[in-house]
Amino acid sequence: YDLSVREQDLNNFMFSTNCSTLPLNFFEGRMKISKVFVPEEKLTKSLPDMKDGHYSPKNCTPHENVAIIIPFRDRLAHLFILLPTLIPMLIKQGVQFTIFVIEQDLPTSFNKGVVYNAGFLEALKVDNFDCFIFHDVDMLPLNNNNLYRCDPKGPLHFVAGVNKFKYRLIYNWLIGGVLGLTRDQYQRVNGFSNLYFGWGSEDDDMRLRMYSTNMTVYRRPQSVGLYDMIIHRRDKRWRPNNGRFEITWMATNRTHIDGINTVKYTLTSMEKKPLFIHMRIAVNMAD
Ligand code: UDH
Ligand code: NGS
Repeated sequence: YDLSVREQDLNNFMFSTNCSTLPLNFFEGRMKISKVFVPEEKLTKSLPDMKDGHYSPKNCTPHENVAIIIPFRDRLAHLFILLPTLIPMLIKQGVQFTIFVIEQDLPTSFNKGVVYNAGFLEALKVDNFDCFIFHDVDMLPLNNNNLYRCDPKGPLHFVAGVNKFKYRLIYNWLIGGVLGLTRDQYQRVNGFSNLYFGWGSEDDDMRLRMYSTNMTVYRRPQSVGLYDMIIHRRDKRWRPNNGRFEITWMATNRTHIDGINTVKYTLTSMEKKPLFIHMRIAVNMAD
């Protein structure tokens, strides 16, 4: 790598007006991550620049305002393994971001699509975000060149390989795990389907929405989009949804009649913590 270029990049990054001038090979790459649970209080103390889940770079002007949307239920252990890796990486990358942890209340079975749609709509009441990154709580980024920004050209899948699939993906159409869309892109596909209660297919349905609205999906290169998924057992209320294939069958016909324009939920609480905004939602749709 040409050092003079690197120096120029560094100058641009630190002192220019734009934080987004970095190439995809700017940082060292593979991070040493600890995968250790860090208690909230300790983590909060170590990240004094975070307030109300928000961070703004100091030395450059960010060109995007990014909302990180984390779907959540009963995964506290994962959240405080993810945040100690994710937040320092985002700060280093010069991203302006706010983290939203969206928790679905009991008793309905977990519905990731509704949680994402609610997260999108509620985040827009907090600030004028232009990029949304939908992020599983158990996906740990391994390479800090995986810049957390949206691509105006099309939806961006940040994941190119996961430990559990030997650092590959099981199929090329997969877009689950960590996915970024601009506000416009998310509106164009009408968000996620609200119909998938339980595990599976809400991501495949989203892929079909992108296809039917003529969007090209981008993916980080294999060497950069690397993740370790925290190994865990299946949640009791997150059983595979046996009816999912029938729903996906008609996915492209439903794009405009099932999504952010039809989602039904109630925001039951919101707490602004230093490291993230914690929202709880009740899903008001048939399970
Ligand atoms: N999630 C929760 N709580 C739940 C269910 C889902 O927080 O009860 C969120 C969380 O952000 C999680 C994401 O939804 O990362 C996806 O859920 P998942 O990680 O359980 O799904 P995945 O497909 O793994 O990644 C399923 C478990 C497979 C266990 C197989 C054992 N052989
Ligand atoms: C597919 C699911 C997707 C899921 C993917 C990876 O089989 O929703 O596995 O899941 N599609 C269907 O069930 C049709 S993973 O192994 O990472 O938990 O995202």
